[in-house]
Amino acid sequence: MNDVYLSIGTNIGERYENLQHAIELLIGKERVEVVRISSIYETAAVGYTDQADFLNIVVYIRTSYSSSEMLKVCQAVENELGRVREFRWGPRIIDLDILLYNHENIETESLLVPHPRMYERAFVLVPLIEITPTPVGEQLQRAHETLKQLNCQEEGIMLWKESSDTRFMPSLK
Ligand code: A4P
Ligand code: MG
Repeated sequence: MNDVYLSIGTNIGERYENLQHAIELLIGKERVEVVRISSIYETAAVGYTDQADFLNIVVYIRTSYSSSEMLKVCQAVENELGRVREFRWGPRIIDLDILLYNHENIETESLLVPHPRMYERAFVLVPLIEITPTPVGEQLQRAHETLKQLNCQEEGIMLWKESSDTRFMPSLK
């Protein structure tokens, strides 16, 4: 079994329903076990800033999929939600990125893991740290250290819905 952290973001349409839908689709995959879901954070757009605020979460899954298979699963979920790619970093119904895959460093044409921009992004680090209170391994430890240096208010990160509010997500297996 492989330990995988996914970052999920949305800033078009019914953002909350988009997150729920993506989680339901992941739960429906036979070879994926959704173990933990972070709280939902509302976050100011990074990169191309002239667009609506995002809702962001991080999800911890265990899966027997290889990393390249998992990328295809993420893309299938994006397609099922009707994602249209207009331009890089532009608005999106849903975006699923692989942050970490075990403790591996992966560099292929289609996949870079750890996600190359994860350590610069409070919208990734805040939910990631929330669900990994005891960081195991160099990558999670670096995430914890980096977050200490960021100011979440300046970065435009706000808690939108706590994960302890069990109504907000489908129940886990
Ligand atoms: N790819 C390479 N590595 C990975 C990985 N670890 N996980 C490739 C997923 N995909 C990976 O992605 C483009 C290509 O990246 C894929 O074909 C895949 O083979 P995409 O999803 O089609 O396009 P994108 O999301 O626009 O590009 P990218 O580079 O993933 O964007 P980012 O850097 O993830 O930025 N602001 C806030 N507040 N919240 C957000 O969620 N997201 C972005 C997207 C920008 N600003 C944001 C947010
Ligand atoms: Mg992406």
